[in-house]
Amino acid sequence: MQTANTSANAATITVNSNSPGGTGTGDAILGAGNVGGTLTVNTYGGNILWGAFVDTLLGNNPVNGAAPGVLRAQNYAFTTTAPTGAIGTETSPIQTDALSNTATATLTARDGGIYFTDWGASDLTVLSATATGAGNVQLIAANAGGSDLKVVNATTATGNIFLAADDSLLIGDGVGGVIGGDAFSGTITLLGNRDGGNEQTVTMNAGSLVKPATTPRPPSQFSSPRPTTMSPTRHSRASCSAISPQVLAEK
Ligand SMILES: [Ca+2]
Ligand SMILES: [Ca+2]
Ligand SMILES: [Ca+2]
Repeated sequence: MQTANTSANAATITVNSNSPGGTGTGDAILGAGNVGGTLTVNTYGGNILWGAFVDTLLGNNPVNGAAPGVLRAQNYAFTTTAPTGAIGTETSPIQTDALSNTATATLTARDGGIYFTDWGASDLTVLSATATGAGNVQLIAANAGGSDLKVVNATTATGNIFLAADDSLLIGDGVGGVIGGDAFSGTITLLGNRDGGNEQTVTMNAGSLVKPATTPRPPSQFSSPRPTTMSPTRHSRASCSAISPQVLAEK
């Protein structure tokens, strides 16, 4: 798949239908390509999967390897509404390489979760990644020079959220953004600077909130019941008790 079209309608893949009687369950199987604008994939009753085997233990390793093939685009808008719908899988995440530092992804799946790995130096902003049930949300900026990841909103229900960047990991867009949330009960892992060089960090932008679970908070830690009024520092501190120990070590 290749098009130099840079519009919001540059490429659209639709599988199945949500029209009355549209009960198809076919999957969209993605592979390498280059879309100058927005790539929209909607599979309704099916999954959105990566078509090639991904061996993360050998060459195709987000931490220090390289992807043999990537799906390039300026923006990604992927949606499945199947009850078990997935975007990528744990063993075969979607493999992208966003075209520019203004690239965005909007990812909506169901209980199958979201597994999305972006390669290359351009920084991807995930505007939202939403799963349901036990579906996990795994977003990774993989091995490259200056490979940052910004995640504005990411949530699921009982699944876990794993956000990792080879270099800088940024949370929120400076106005808002929530990782986890009120209805979320899984764990959150945030990892920055996985390549171990140049001291990039995990940064919570102004207005962002990392809310890992529904555990009661001691009233003394909060001057206001509204999370949006808390400082980023308090957000981080409040979140630490439920974030995995690995996160604390990274910070
Ligand atoms: Ca990238
Ligand atoms: Ca790097
Ligand atoms: Ca680094």
